Amino acid sequence: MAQAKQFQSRNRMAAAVAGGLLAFATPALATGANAAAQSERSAQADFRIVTLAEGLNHPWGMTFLPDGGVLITERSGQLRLFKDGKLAPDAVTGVPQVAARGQGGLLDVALHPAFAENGLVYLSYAGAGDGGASTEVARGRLDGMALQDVEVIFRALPKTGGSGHFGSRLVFDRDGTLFISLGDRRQIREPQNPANHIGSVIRVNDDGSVPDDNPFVGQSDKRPEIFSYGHRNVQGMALRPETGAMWAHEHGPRGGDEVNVLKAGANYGWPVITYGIDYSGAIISEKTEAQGMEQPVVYWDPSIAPSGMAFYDGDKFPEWQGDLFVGALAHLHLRRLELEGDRVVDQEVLLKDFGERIRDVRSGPDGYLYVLTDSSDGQLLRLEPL
Ligand SMILES: [Ca+2]
Repeated sequence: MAQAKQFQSRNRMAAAVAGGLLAFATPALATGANAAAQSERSAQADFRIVTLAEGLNHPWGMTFLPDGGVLITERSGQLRLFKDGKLAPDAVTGVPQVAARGQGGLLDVALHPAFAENGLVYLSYAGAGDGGASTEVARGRLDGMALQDVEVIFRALPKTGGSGHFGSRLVFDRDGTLFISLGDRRQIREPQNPANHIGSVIRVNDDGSVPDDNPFVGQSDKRPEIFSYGHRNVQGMALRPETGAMWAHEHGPRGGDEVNVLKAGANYGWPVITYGIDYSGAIISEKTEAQGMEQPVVYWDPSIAPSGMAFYDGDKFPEWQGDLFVGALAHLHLRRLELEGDRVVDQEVLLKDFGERIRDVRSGPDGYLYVLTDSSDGQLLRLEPL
């Protein structure tokens, strides 16, 4: 069942750069002195990789139940339960019908902050409707292996054709509001238009209603559900425990993947400013910065195709306390970012030898780090200290 594989986490960023593999940049910041100071606090750790489950069909998101179980989404539309050391053979019933095409399908899963009392599970997925598909969020009460009383609480508008760039991650803020990250649906001019949801991060109450303090409430030319806009395709989002701020990363064009700290009402620039170019080689914009548009915390050139994001807050890896972990679909690795304030001062490439696309990463309540690999034989992995 659980098969342990030993890997040393020695793939230091400097070595990767020397090999011409990957580079990263912190815009307009000198980090050398800070990097030296930071190494006192945060460091490499040796670990082993335990494969807990395999045979998952493009697993996309996961969340931990209070009883020790793990709910895992499969992009093709199944919600799976890993419990007592094994994957339940049958999927959880009651999941809404999803448009499982291209990047679309069943995406993220999250628990209501009061799940222990109300049993509510939230799912994001590509939902079909007039005009095509868009990201939707539904919630239902988990009762054994069934979701009951399922209702859709959010539908991104408009629905459009194509099957790319749906986002999406679901993260509850400390005030009980739900953040929903979206993508631009390859409608490249729309993220600058907050009259629709395309290319934005959404903030709603737990029932889908609009919080009174959302930034665009009362502005008739902007959607009141929007928290921030100008995003391209946000497949990683996490609350930073130290500060309470919401962080997100997004797939950029070629050479423009970035990490951002989300601020209410802020414009993250896509496609007016970007550090990347189109995958065809065409220039999208000459500009990397502009008045009124936020700069990323860090960007990656070449792109790593980030998916999944977690701040490590467990007790099993004291060296990693407070570090940011990002999964990478390109270059097949897990990335650890050391932070000082809101700046990235060092990075480490992990799991490089494992050779799998990383779709999601989470800091488990038991202190271990959990990872989902993206393939038709996807795995649930657990990183444990040696
Ligand atoms: Ca940006």
